[in-house]
Amino acid sequence: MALTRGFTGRSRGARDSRLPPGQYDAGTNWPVLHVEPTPSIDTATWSFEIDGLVDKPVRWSWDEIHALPASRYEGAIHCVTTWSKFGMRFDGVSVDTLLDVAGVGDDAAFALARSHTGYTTNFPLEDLTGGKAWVVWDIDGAPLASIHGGPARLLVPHLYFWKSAKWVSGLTLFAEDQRGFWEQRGYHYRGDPWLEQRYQGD
Ligand SMILES: Nc1nc2c(c(=O)[nH]1)N[C@H]1C(S)=C(S)[C@@H](COP(=O)(O)O)O[C@H]1N2
Ligand SMILES: [Mo]
Repeated sequence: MALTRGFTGRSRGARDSRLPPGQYDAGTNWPVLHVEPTPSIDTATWSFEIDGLVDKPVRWSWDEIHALPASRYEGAIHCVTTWSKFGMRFDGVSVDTLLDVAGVGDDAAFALARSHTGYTTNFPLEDLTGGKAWVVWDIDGAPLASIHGGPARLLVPHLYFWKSAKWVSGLTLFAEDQRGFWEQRGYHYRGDPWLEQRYQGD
């Protein structure tokens, strides 16, 4: 009987195969979630820096980062609070491009992203390379609103959205994993939605 019930459950209503387990489609709604007050950041003083285990630390101004080759992400985002959104179109620069300029050090295996507000989140370096991560400033061709992390946020859409640090200010490369804000509070170190890595131990 349990088998029959399980089979019926899976076949009911053709679940959207783009939705990771435990997620629902938020449709046109884009929830706003952050722990700190929304900062107001002037692009005239904005900067993004890569340091730590790199060949040379690099800091880009707003104009300098815009002069790099542009890169687009079109697809889904997945928040650990169970909403997902499809058809997002973000423009910015690939993290690969930024890391190429700084030069990844031989011992670098992890990264900690930080925001102008102090928010942090950690990554194995391979989750930020290979065309999987961006620093983005436009959504659907318009500047990213400050409530969504404008002027620029990190975008790592193959991981839960808490990894996509709003108001991103830099990345530090390390030999060992460093826990960020939510990872210190019980969230998973990696956060792959397809593996449902929501909390430590998942
Ligand atoms: N600086 C900062 N970035 C952050 C957060 C935050 O609290 N502070 N929250 C994260 C979480 S939990 C989510 S779900 C997304 C929400 O982004 P959105 O408000 O644009 O939907 O931002 C992520 N980036
Ligand atoms: Mo989230």
